[in-house]
Amino acid sequence: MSKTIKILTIQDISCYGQCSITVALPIISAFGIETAVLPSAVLSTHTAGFTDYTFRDLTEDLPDIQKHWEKEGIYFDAIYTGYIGSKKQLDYIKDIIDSRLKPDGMVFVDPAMADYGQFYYGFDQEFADKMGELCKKGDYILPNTTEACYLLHKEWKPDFSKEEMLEMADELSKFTKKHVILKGDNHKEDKLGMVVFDKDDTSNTHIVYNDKVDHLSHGTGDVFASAFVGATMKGKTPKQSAKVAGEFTKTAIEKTIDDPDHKYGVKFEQVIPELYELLDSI
Ligand code: PXL
Repeated sequence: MSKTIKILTIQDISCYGQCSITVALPIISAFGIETAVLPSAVLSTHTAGFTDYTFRDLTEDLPDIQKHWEKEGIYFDAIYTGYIGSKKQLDYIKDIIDSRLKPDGMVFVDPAMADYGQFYYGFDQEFADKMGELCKKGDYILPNTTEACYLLHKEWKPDFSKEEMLEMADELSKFTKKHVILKGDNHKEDKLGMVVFDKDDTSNTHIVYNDKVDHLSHGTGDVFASAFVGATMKGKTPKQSAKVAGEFTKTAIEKTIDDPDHKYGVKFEQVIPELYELLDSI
């Protein structure tokens, strides 16, 4: 009998739009990992590029769900958080981590709240500062440069130099227990990079590059984080996981790029059959 790895992901259900739980559940499951979900909110669509979407905040369901899991003795090998529906939820989630994570369990925090220099609708600096507190429970944090700038109270720009990216990853180390994966190194014309930073061993810092695909896509952060979590839980190093997740995301964008009706997400489902080959190749 092979060992079961059990993950909890906490983020919203956007019923339509290929992000958050509808991305994390299939991708992490495809790694052979049992994936439980705790929805932070239910929306009819995500908030980027759609208008008049519904939003059901599930903040006050979280403590009852936690209590039930405590009664049932349910624990997780890892907890991965993404888009969170309210500031109060950030406190509840810290409690859930303390209560439901196995002693040697891992925490992945994707501070999904901003991109391209702007907060997603409904988020502000106060939320970002509270998100910073949740990040401090993370063994891995996975911000893009916009989220990093809000966490650090820094001015964002579309292209940071390699040195600035490395410096920013170092500054972000106060928001993680161990690893920073800083996405969005844009300074090379044909490559997209990310800094993989280990705060206990700064000589173990890497910039991992993937081919750049010139296309503005939604939901790619969630596709990347889900593949990163899956690869890490299957034993890959942070550098290897960043490469797997970067290639997986890049291929999903390539499968989407020629479809003008598909701007709201990426066709990651079509890459799932290639996942094991990709995992073995890295
Ligand atoms: O992919 C990030 C994300 C997740 N969930 C919701 C969003 C977004 C980005 O806009 O709106 C509801």
